[in-house]
Amino acid sequence: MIKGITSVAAIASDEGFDRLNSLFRALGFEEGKGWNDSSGRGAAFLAPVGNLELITGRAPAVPGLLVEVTQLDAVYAAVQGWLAAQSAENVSAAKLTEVAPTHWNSRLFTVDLAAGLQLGFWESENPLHNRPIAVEGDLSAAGKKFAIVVARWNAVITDRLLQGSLDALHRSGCAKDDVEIVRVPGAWEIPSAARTLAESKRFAGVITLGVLLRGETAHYEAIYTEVARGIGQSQQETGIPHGFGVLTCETLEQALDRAGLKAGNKGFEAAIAVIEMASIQGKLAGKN
Ligand code: DLZ
Repeated sequence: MIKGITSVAAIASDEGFDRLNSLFRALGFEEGKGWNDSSGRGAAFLAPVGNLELITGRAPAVPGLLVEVTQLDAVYAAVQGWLAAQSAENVSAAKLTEVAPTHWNSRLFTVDLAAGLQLGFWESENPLHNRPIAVEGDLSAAGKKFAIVVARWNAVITDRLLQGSLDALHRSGCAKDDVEIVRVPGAWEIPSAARTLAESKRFAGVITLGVLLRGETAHYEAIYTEVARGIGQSQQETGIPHGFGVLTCETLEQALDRAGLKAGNKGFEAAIAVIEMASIQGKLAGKN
């Protein structure tokens, strides 16, 4: 029944509120629904894991506002970058500590954003902290290149799938220049283009997008089987994750539903799966 934890932080000054907003946006926090009325302003930021910690008997040794992260040094560099981009006046007001070990088997740094507004970032050194005992991929696409192969056939749908994939990649931190889009005539051509891209080893993952409509496609089963086999074979033989976003539908209406209308966007889902698999591949290879 418990869904999440909402911790409300009162920020004393407008200046601190604006800086915190700017920093959280720069770090890629997912934004929730904020508000702005005559009584004040609210800004909501969402994180995958919430942790409400109650303390009694001694004062907390850390700021009340703490963000747990997975790559502390990268976050440190991002905060430094954000500070450097602020006006000289703000930079001098902000104090950034070094990353330092804590007595609770973690590493932490803090930044003072305004008078009385200190923010902390920390990472547990315990690999099992807050995690199931399993290797899991992160949904971070930053610094990685991805290719998207999209069929022109049924473009009214495949364009929506493409938008879904791009949305997933960019929201996960992938830079625009790190995405290569290849348009092919139809689903039949997807496997060979996907394979060429995967064999180039330039990409962390390849996302394949197309739509086969049973009613309008001669030899539908045969084509579908071959497309799925070709994409799967390219993935297995190159070791590069391939996202499968080729819809097989009875009708155009059904395809529209799966391209963002009523049943999610399969282009988004295929891209998220590839981002996760690219991270898992890196972890299994000991790279991250
Ligand atoms: C020919 C064809 C047909 C009938 N239907 C579809 C379809 O529903 N979805 C799709 O992506 N492509 C279709 N195509 C085109 C083939 O995939 C291929 O591009 C052409 O046969 C040329 O090789």
